[in-house]
Amino acid sequence: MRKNTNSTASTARRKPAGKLPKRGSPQQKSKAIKLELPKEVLLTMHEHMVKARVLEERLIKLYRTGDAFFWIGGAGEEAFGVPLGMLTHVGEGPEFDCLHLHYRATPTLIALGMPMIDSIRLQMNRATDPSTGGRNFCNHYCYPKWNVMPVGSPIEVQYGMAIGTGVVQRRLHKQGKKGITIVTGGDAGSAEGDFASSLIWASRPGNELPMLITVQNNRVGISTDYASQHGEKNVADRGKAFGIRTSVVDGNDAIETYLALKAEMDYIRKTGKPVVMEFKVSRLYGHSSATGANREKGDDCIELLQRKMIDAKMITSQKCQELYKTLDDESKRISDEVRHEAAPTPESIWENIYKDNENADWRKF
Ligand SMILES: Cc1ncc(C[n+]2csc(CCOP(=O)(O)OP(=O)(O)O)c2C)c(N)n1
Repeated sequence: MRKNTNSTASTARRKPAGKLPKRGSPQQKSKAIKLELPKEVLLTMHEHMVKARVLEERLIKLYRTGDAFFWIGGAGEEAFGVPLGMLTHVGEGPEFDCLHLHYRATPTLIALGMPMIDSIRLQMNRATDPSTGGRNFCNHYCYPKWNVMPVGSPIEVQYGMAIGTGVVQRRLHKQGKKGITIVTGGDAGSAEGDFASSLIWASRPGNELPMLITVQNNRVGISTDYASQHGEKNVADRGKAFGIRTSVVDGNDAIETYLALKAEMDYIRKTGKPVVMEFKVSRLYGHSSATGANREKGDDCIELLQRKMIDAKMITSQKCQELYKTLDDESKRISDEVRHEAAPTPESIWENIYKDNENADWRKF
């Protein structure tokens, strides 16, 4: 098992942000703000966030240059997705965390360790794409070695499927194995029955499931306004009717999100009970390429984190720019490389439909 950055996570403390004593000479007026996470955690988190953003922007460029058919992704959700990936107990099999993600999960995958080239191969539909062999939409990841279940195109079905690993992990919890089931999705999709099913199954008295049920609320479903569809103030409030512990978090604040996720994931591991968490996030490039993938209004979680880290003297604005440029150059170089790779062959259509390719070609039954 690879335990991601949990060694550092365990040192996270909830402390009110305060001011450090003045550094340097009395003439030096600068005051560093103390942040609530250790510097090494923040630097790692920041780097993952920038990498995820650079990657999404590269995927959009590839769509625009005609190198890909479609883009949909997680730009604007880095402050949620990266901490989630950093706090995941990573490994294969139900004793580790099981991830049922949706199509805005690039930040989580980056934090789990996905190299940019994997995502670019998927976006450009190359046979080398490890998730789908070049056959699915961009951001529809699948990594059995990290328990990342295949991302589906029908929205919210992951909430229903997640019950399955939740039931298995409930049994394992009794043997002291503390893997949890994590499911992500959007606010509009929470109107679908699968979301209600996951609340019901996760909370049956005496049979509660160790599930982290999350909703990333960007207040719009393609072009439908949240306020026109939801009578409830917060989606997470729906969990209360089932006796599930709930919380609503500013998903643009990476530090708050990290601390909240850590607390709730620890609670689930300890009690075996579910939690519903809602994160208020921004959708910075619209719904997908279908809506233009242009930069839209909204708080930018990376800028917010950078401002805090610069104030705390953990990083400089110049270093932030250099990091972006280095990663962007790398993403361009990788795209140029992938452009020369082969597309999947027609014969490979039957591969990876079922485990070990069993009975995939119905014509041979
Ligand atoms: C079952 C189903 N219905 C409709 C769609 C079309 N569709 C794709 S994304 C989307 C909006 C989802 O909005 P939300 O759940 O809020 O997530 P967001 O895209 O805003 O992150 C819709 C309706 C679909 N893919 N699947």
